[in-house]
Amino acid sequence: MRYLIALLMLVVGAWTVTAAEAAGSIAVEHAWARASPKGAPNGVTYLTLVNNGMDADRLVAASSPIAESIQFHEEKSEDGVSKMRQLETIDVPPGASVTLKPSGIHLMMKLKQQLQEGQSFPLTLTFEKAGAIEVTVKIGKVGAMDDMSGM
Ligand SMILES: [Cu+2]
Repeated sequence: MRYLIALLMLVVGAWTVTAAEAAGSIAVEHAWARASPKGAPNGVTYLTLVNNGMDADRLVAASSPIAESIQFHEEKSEDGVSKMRQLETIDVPPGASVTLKPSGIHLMMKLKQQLQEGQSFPLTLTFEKAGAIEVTVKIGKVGAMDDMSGM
């Protein structure tokens, strides 16, 4: 019985520590954008959202000095035709990561300026629970398929 209680306390203790560390534990990785052709009104940013916490969180807003507005879009192929629809939020389940990538979810930016290959820009992501996180987005080639090309 004594052993059982000790074990129980150990489990509860470990759980409490994990929960405390988990508060607002959203990480943003591999933020990259495609260079925009001259005069192009829109640009796209891709990144990976990681939720190391125990609670679900969601991306609710994004902003950048280089963009008038930023929307969340999901691209889906229906009968061979690629279609985009707007998402209100991007959900990040606990212990999971969500990768925004070509032909999937992306940040659609109404550009104020051209995105030049090799440069970078700041991006502020606002999460429902984790709050605002600022990241630096690297700009790759026009039509790049991942963050390695053109770097
Ligand atoms: Cu889009």
